[in-house]
Amino acid sequence: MITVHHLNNSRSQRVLWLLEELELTYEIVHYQRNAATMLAPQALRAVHPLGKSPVITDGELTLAETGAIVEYLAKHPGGGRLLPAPGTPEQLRCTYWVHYAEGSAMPPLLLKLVFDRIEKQPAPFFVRPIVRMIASRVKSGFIEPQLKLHLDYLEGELAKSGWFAGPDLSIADIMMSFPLEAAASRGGLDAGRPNLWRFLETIHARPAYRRALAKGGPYEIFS
Ligand SMILES: N[C@@H](CCC(=O)N[C@@H](CS)C(=O)NCC(=O)O)C(=O)O
Repeated sequence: MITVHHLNNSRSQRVLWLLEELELTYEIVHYQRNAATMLAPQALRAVHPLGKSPVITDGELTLAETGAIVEYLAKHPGGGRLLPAPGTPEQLRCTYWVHYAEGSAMPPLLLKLVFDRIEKQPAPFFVRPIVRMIASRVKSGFIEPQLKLHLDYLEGELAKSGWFAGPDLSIADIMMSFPLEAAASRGGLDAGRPNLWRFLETIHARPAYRRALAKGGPYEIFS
């Protein structure tokens, strides 16, 4: 039996969506973030030493990292569904986007989250203006230009077929859903980028996505 160790409001939502698309049987163990720190509870470290979500178990196997999990699920229990045919250009594109989602798209979004919080955090009155000035400069000088660079690139890429790795939904789209949802929540993505916006509207209307949301619980994005 596949078990998903699911943290509320997290990347783990993508794994539930994939499992629903593949119509596989699975169970969920729910974990709640600490309301103050937003960190996962200690109990998750009993499953994997890093204590991050998602983690799945399947028989003897324990697997972390969303990209590795979605590849495993689509290849093995999924029997190759939601994967482009081996040896095709689409397969290589799919691999590219699976890695890009966590390796390139998420870092500036995580930095945005951290520096937004630094800007808003209470600080002694005499350091507050300095802290806010540094946070604001890092955001305007580095983070926001990087976010724009990525979003402009992604808007152009989606113009090709509406999906990231060819004419059909694949694990590339499932991996890219999280950075795009994070960008819509805090990274400046809006309907002014119509291809990305249509992508989000399309995935949000899929029955499997909606079933995954119902099972995963309320979903706002934190890293
Ligand atoms: N690159 C990892 C990132 C895992 C990760 O950072 N997960 C977050 C949830 S979105 C988490 O567990 N945060 C809580 C914590 O760090 O305690 C993946 O894709 O699985």
